[in-house]
Amino acid sequence: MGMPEQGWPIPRELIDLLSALRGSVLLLGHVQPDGDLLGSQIGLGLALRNAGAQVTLAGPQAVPDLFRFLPGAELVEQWEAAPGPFDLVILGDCPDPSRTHGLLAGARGVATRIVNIDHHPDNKRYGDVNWIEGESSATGEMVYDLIQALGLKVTPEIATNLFTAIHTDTGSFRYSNTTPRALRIAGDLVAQGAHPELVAGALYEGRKPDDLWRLGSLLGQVEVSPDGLVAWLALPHGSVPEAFVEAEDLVTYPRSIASVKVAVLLREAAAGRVKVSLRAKGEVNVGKIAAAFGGGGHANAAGCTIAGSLEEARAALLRSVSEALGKR
Ligand SMILES: [Mn+2]
Repeated sequence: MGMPEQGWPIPRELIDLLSALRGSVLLLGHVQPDGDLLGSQIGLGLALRNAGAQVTLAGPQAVPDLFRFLPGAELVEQWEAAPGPFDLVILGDCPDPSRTHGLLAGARGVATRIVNIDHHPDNKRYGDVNWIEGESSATGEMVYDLIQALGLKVTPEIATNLFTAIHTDTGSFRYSNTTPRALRIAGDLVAQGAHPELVAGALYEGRKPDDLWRLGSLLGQVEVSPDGLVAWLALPHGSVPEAFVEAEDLVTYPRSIASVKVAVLLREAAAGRVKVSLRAKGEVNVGKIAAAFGGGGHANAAGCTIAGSLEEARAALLRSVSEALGKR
């Protein structure tokens, strides 16, 4: 393995397509947008817009409060349906087009070209041009390479977006995808105007007193398996506000226990539908576990949705996790 310092080869077709932009360009997001999705979408959107392209940014959900600090976040439109076809649609950090909730289909005309830029190894390669690098720390890292290759300027606004993308997907530069290259690019982005303290402050120090007390009571509900290898938090429907869940990376707390190899957050999104986030520390591939439940993701970070009660989902999921642990 190991990767060349100059980065992964960018498909020639992608460079050609983006260096001679004509017509309308849509940068499209998906449901539950995170820091990497938004940072990549807005960062690339601003770069192409500065280069004179006719750019629209949109997604099926509003930008979560947590990410409104991103410069250019106000440009991201929330759509229930696409207004019509675009000449070019670019998706970043989106492994599965169903996550656009129909927006990709609505924005696609007979002549539309679809660009798919992602670092999820299970990406469905639904684009006309697919650039997938499963070993990139974040899609934001790839977008940085792309902007450089196109000879476009990285403004402080773009730098802040891409820095946030890499910062969030590496767990604030703590996870195993914190490569020398991710850190080097983050350093370049700081040199180009990103402020780590402002990003960290916006992400982690924006709580209201109530949020901290709520977090305290939830931490008291974390459960740990008798062998100490698995820890989870199960949230019944309506027990925690959506904005709180978006702002707090709750699965990191069970993950922070030393003996824990797999951490799980189960959240009953509606009666009979449980959203699951899985985190691992390199010994179990939680991407495979999530895939078995119709979801997906990376080896150390994945997610899925399970039909059933919270208790049924918990039992089924923990059974799969303990089977995977038993096969180590
Ligand atoms: Mn990502």
